[in-house]
Amino acid sequence: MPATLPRNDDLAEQLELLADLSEILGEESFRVLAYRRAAARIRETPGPVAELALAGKARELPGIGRTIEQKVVEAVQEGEMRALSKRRALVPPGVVDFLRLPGVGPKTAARIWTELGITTLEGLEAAARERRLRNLSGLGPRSEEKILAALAEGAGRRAPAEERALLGRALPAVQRVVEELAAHPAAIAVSEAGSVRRRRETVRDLDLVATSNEPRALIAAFCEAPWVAEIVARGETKATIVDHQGLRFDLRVVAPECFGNVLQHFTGSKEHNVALREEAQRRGLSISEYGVTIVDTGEVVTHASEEELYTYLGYQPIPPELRENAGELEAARRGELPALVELGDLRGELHAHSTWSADGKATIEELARAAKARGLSYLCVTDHSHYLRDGRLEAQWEEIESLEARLGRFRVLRGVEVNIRADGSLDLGDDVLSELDWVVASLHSALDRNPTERVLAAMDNPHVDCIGHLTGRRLLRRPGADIDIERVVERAVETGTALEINSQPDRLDLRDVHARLAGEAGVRIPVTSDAHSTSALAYAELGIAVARRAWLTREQVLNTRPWSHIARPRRR
Ligand code: DGT
Ligand code: CA
Ligand code: CA
Ligand code: ZN
Repeated sequence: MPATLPRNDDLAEQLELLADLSEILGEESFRVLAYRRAAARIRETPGPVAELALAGKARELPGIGRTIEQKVVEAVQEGEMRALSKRRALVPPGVVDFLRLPGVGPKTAARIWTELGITTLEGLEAAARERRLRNLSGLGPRSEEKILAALAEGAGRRAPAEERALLGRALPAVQRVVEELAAHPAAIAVSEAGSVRRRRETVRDLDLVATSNEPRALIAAFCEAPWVAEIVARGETKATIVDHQGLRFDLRVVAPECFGNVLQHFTGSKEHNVALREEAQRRGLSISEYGVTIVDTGEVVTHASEEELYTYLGYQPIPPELRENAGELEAARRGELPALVELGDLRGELHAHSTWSADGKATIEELARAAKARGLSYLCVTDHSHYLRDGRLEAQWEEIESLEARLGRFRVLRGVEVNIRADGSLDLGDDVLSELDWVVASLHSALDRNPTERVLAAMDNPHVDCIGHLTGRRLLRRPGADIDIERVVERAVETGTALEINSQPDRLDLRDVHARLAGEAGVRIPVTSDAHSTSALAYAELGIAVARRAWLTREQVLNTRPWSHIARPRRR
């Protein structure tokens, strides 16, 4: 048996590859689904799944049965799952790379391989250039163009040089570690730092700063924790580890007197810190992570908190989310920083999917009760228009009506998420839209075809209240539509259409800079979860993080208001 157990992300990758290969080989879809579900579960599990599997306990995790557990044991004992080795021998390695190209699913990948005999990205590129792909059913000249464009951007190739993790994955992980370290007897104060503390949408590694009078004991607790897969570096006062999910953590332990200085330094951003230091230099001060040196006298002043440090330097304390050198230092100098919106300010949810949408996991009642438990007072159900044809919308309204009596002081609103078609029209008629409390219109396909014009057309429809996930991007996967944000913001103001911040971890769309622009122009901006399950309502924390990075106050975030304030001025 190998000395080190495979990490959770290694196991998940094996299962995902197994799923891809099985699909290319045309195997039953329920198995493929089971592999993918297990891979997702293993990625999210904090403890080492390999160890659980060896003890026969991995099957206690939801989504993991005896068969998957057996595969994990094989991965531990033989380095690779047998089912994977077997299928790898059947499919040329390059064929799997085809799946990462736009418009290429497993069936198409299989046909490119078996019918055209192409097994590498280079071969695929040549075939697209020579217009040979269009001979396959399901592929046309447009597909060839798209594939060539994607290949030119490096799509399909593995292992991006710099891997980043979604904030939605990093934030719960770092919060758990902060809590665990803070509970250790050797810890005085523990804080997250770096890009995760600034709530950037993706992060490279996770930074932590702690104070202690016994740094060795705290470093030992950190490095020897059960969720640590690998110790990259271990010193007296700092250490770097990788956890079982493949996330990298950097911990620095310092003396309590200079906690403010160190935390400020390692929170960054680098650009913010450079600007802060330059400004201080002009006033005879030199800033480092150890303190502020008064250059004339050589005296070093330390600060136990960031608030003291910023105040000493003549600024209002600056929230971490604003520290990107984007005007925050000037505003803080003048005492004009905005009072940023907080998660607790939200009063309602304006974008959520129930079991009426095929991919929804919770009933309307379950969503409503969960929203109420989160302290909200209204929930707007916005299932996909596609599933609400042929009288189903009316049936949903009946369900909503019967619910209201049972829920007590909580409103459930009739909404919908309509699709903006390739020609800019909506896939529900005005007669239906006019009956609804709230209409979200979103781009879901053909993102490269006149996206700006289509969004503008949707906003011109008086029944559309909000544009959903403006660019349609999927973080770490696809860049999204190239939207002319200035024109969209201008039209949103003219028509009174809201632009949401969608809080799905891989969307965060509007992104921070777009949301800031929209906020400055006076656009009404709801922060929505786009939940497809009760637990996903919690994603609002991520959307609020984006809103804060966009400098937004409570007044600028639409769903901090009660529904009565939103409903009335809605119609123009
Ligand atoms: P990331 O990890 O790429 O998502 O972004 P950050 O901001 O967390 O960057 P990271 O982990 O390299 O460093 C954390 C903070 O520490 C960074 O925002 C500023 C500070 N810092 C790190 N290394 C240096 C350095 O060499 N010089 C300066 N001035 N600051 C540094
Ligand atoms: Ca970092
Ligand atoms: Ca770091
Ligand atoms: Zn949605």
